[in-house]
Amino acid sequence: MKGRLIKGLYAIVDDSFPDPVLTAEKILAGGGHILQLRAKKMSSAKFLETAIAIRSACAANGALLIINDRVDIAMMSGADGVHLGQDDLPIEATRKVLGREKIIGVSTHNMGEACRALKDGANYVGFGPVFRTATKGDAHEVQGLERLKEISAAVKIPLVAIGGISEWNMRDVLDAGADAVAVISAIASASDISGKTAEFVAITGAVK
Ligand code: 3NM
Repeated sequence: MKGRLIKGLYAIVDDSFPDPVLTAEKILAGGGHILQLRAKKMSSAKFLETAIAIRSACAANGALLIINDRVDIAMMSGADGVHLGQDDLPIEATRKVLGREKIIGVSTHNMGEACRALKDGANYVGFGPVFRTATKGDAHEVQGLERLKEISAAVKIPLVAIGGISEWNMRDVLDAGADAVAVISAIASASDISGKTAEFVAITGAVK
């Protein structure tokens, strides 16, 4: 099951940063092996076109592509899965259309949401924000490493920590029990995106 591959660096390409396709290519060149495309501002047509381009780059590099929110775009682009927020489509209905082979991940912000995602059949649970983040304007309150540890003890599927994660704090996040670290700005805002990705990959000791 592909969900087990969710480990190490989980790089998110967000359309609030310029040129998502080029950013994705640089992340892949730096050794990124899980990418998520998150597009809150693009038209559906542009989102699909971008997803198809990134999907092809990921396939050429043996990397996974997860699409944020949009089950239709995940299916049309041939992505490996979808990442759902609490207000997005429910897991059971999504599973019916995506099938068992695709990855479904869910954003959670407390123990109740994390346990529900597990029960509903998610392949991995996202949890955050672990630290303060400027990337998500409507982010929940900061959860911190202690809550991350509690979630890690309770949730026996891959746990992806998110929110304010940098090369400076990611070791602590992994030590607290996260299987993967989801990163947006620390990579996208770097002057050398490939080099920064390689730094993260070296710290996570990511396995392909
Ligand atoms: N979701 P950065 S925090 C997209 O807590 C997102 O669910 C979060 O960006 C959550 O790595 C977040 O730049 C933003 O802090 C993460």
